[in-house]
Amino acid sequence: MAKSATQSKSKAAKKPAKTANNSDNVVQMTTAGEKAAKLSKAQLKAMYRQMLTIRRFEEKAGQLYGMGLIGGFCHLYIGQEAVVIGMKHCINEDDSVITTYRDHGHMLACDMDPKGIMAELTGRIDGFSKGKGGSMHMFSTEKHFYGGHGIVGASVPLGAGLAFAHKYQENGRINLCYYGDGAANQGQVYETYNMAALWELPIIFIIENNEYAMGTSVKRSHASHDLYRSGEAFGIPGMQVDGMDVKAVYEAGQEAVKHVRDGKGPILLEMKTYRYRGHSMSDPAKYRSKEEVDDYKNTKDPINRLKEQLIADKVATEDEIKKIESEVKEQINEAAEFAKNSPEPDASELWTDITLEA
Ligand SMILES: Cc1ncc(C[n+]2csc(CCOP(=O)(O)OP(=O)(O)O)c2C)c(N)n1
Ligand SMILES: [Mg+2]
Repeated sequence: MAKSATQSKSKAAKKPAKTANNSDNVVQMTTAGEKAAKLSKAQLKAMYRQMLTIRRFEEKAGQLYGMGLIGGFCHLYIGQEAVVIGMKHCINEDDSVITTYRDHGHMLACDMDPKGIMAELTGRIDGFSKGKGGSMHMFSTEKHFYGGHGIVGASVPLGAGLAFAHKYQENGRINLCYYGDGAANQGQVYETYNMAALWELPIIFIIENNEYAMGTSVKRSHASHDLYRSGEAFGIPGMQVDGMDVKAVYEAGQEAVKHVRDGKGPILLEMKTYRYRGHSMSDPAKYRSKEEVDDYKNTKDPINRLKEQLIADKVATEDEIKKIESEVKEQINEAAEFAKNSPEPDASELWTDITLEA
């Protein structure tokens, strides 16, 4: 049986291991991300800027929530930034992306304007859903982002639908379908694996395993902790990836995208990641220790890790890093100001963008 990513750190990716159903396509990843050396300096700096943009955006959203300017549910992505940014650099602009309610980072990774996202959070007319969807329900067909779904697991069959459309229309696009560890055991997920494998759909299933579903740890809720193997019964290959290392994500993403674009059908990536904040803004997070959270923050933080590498490898100077940081801060402050000043939707908007049945 394959070892977990944390047990073996010597190689970037291992050769496929034989599995019980004799499909020899299950591989595992380690933390190294060695092949990612082919990333250009410009790409590495862009990754740093983009991860930092998500971090600062989320911190600002947390502040505005605390000030009462954001209502309803709000799930922050702080800690998980390397996942969406590593994958962003593997796909084309017109590939589709779909995810859960923890979606701000995915939208920023799809190049959706932070102003429009923040204005949606504050419930204003300039938001991506005209202030009527809030944090969990935003879309941009222009940017090929299909939500933002509050129902756990819903992104999985919907993602397969998008992939089916790509295949049917023969447009060469693929779908990135994100969901959490808490969704990964649902019946609809396995039904989707079956159909996606049967029809060889161009879809990458991405489980963001941040160790908890609300307050329930993977160890308490999953019979097998190797979530990357959950597609095996359907012949779907899987890789386990250090989701706190943007280069490792990029490397695995490149391999997965190639697999799917080559017409070999779906593939599954389990991103081992961690969220620093509570499940949502109202979660006191009593189910885990401060030491556990601090260990991730202090030793595995994806943004600090990349920053240290950029400086050590002379990809960027301290001054360049500082410049990126102040530009990002300014951009997020502007988004927050925009979101505070955008008007609330007119009452007549109550009757638009909805389906009414007689
Ligand atoms: C069908 C359904 N059941 C329950 C919920 C309540 N709920 C919201 S988030 C969540 C946990 C999901 O955890 P996970 O999939 O690991 O995603 P994460 O929040 O960690 O990103 C639950 C049970 C829901 N929204 N939808
Ligand atoms: Mg989770």
